[in-house]
This record gives sequence, structure tokens and C-alpha cells, in this order.
Amino acid sequence: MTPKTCILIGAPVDSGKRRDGCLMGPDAFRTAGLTAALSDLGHRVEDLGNLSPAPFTPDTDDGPLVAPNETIGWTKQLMASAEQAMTQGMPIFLGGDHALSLGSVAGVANYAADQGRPQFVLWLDAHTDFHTPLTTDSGNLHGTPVGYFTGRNDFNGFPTVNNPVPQENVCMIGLRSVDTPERMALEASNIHRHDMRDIDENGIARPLSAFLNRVAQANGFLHVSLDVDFLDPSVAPAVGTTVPGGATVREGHLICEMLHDSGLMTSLDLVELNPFLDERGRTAHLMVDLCASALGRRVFDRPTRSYP
Ligand code: Z70
Ligand code: MN
Ligand code: MN
Ligand code: MN
Repeated sequence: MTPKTCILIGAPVDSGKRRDGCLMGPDAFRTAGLTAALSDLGHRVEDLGNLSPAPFTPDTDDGPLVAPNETIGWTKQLMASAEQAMTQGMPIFLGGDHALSLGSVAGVANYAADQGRPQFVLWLDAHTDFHTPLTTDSGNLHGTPVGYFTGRNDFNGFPTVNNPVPQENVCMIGLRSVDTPERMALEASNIHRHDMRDIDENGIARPLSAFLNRVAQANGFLHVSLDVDFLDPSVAPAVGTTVPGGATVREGHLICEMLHDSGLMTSLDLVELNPFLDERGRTAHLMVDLCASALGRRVFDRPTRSYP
């Protein structure tokens, strides 16, 4: 296995929704042994510590959105840090809530464009996070990153997305909670989407392998965004927005093992872990184990196989 340089970037973003606690996420991942898990696999691990948001005007409670200015500050910082980290290795963003992906994905996409290669995104989540600041009902900006990095309008005050990720380069797996405006916008889009019924009927390997083949064909960069709530709350309780009927531990590992075998993943978000809600660290440990699978941990070696 080719050793990678893993750049751990703590992003204690907690502005993307009302319930606090995701700011403790980066240290929970560290406490659960992320660095050792990756270095035991032979990778170099560089931990950059935790970022802070770029300077922002303090938020008021007046508008329809939760903490927009703070999220703008985070987006600026993360966009710059992501683009920079891509020059040094594989960034792993330790969330923090999913609002961090406004910056992480826009930033890696800028780097891909500089390299003249297309950016792809695998979105592992119960939610589509395809709102804009105008369509969100909750006002929670963690519900908007896919809208932002695919170039939807109405992100006033946010940095311009210079290299929007093309809709057909986005694949969502795990969906089971989609708001009406998101569903309407998605159905009018070319985003590839797989709900839990799709996984029950066809398994999780087929849609993923079809997507990975497209990434390989296009010589693309692949950003993977793993929301804790992709997993079933019975195995991953440490998340504010639990939705029953999620992915199993085995489905999570299979996805991550296939990602590793593909050799295509170039950046990763681990998001929405709220350690305040965890049970003796089990969710943090599961996320670390999944991350290790995505970086080459396996039970037995096997000849690389492809999935029809
Ligand atoms: C809902 C909203 C969301 C993550 C919850 C939920 C969004 N669609 N995203 N958890 N990661 O409030 O917009
Ligand atoms: Mn999400
Ligand atoms: Mn650039
Ligand atoms: Mn979610």
C-alpha cells in the first residue's frame, strides 16, 4: 500500500445549527486514537491542530439564519486551508458540524481546478444538505453545503464559489430525510442520489462502484464527506439529528474499504460528531475505525476486485 501524508485539520465548527457540541468533535477524534490508527497503517500523519474562523461580525438573533456571519468566517478560513493542504497531502477535516463542508469542498475544488482536473464529491448522509439560505426552514446552515459548492444562488455574504462542483459529479448515499424544497431542487438536478430503499434493494456496493468508475474515467479528485448520521443511530448515537434506518457498521466499512481499494479519495470530512451525546466514545471510535478502513485497514488482503 502506498503511504499517504494525512493532514488532520481540526474544524470545531458549531455555527451550522442550534444545538451545541460539535466543537468538541476534533478532540474526540484525537482521543479515540485517529493519529495512531492512521500511522499504524504506515501513513505519515500531520496534525495541524484546530482552526479558528476568519474574523466575522458578531451574529445577532434577528434574521432567519442561525449564525450566518460565523459560518461565513469559517467558510473563508476552511476554503483557504483546504486549498493549501491539498498541496501537501490528503486533508482530513475533523468536524465540527456539516457547515464546515461549505469551505472544505469549495477549497479542494479550487485546487482541482488549478490542476486542470475535475472534482467529484461522495456525500454520505441521511440528509441532502442541498438548501440555500432562502429555502431552509430551520435556518441551520449545515443544511446548505451541497447547495453552496454546486453553485446555487443566494449565498449572500459568502465567498464566491469560483469552481462549483458539477451536479453530475456529486453522489449522495444514505438519504432518508429530505425537505420538500430540497427534493424539488434535487429532482431538477443531475445529482446522483441513493436513498435507503435503493440500498436495501441493490446493496451499497453497486451505486458506489458505478460512481467510482466515473471518477476514475475522468481522472478526478474525490472528496468524501461522512456525516455521522449516515450511520444508524443505534450504532452512532452521538449526533444531534438522529434519523432511524441508517447504514449499518458493515455497510459503512464496505464503503470505506472500496474507497481505499479504488485509490481515488483525495480528501475527507468527518462531520456532525457531537461528543456530548456519545455513549462512552463509541461513535467517535466507530468514525475512527471507518476512517482507518478508508485508509487501508483490512481483515485479509485480497486481489482487487470490481463490482458490477
Ligand atoms: C434539514 C434542515 C441537516 C445535517 C441535519 C436537516 C439538515 N434538512 N444536515 N443534519 N447534517 O434543517 O435543513
Ligand atoms: Mn449533513
Ligand atoms: Mn487557486
Ligand atoms: Mn445529516
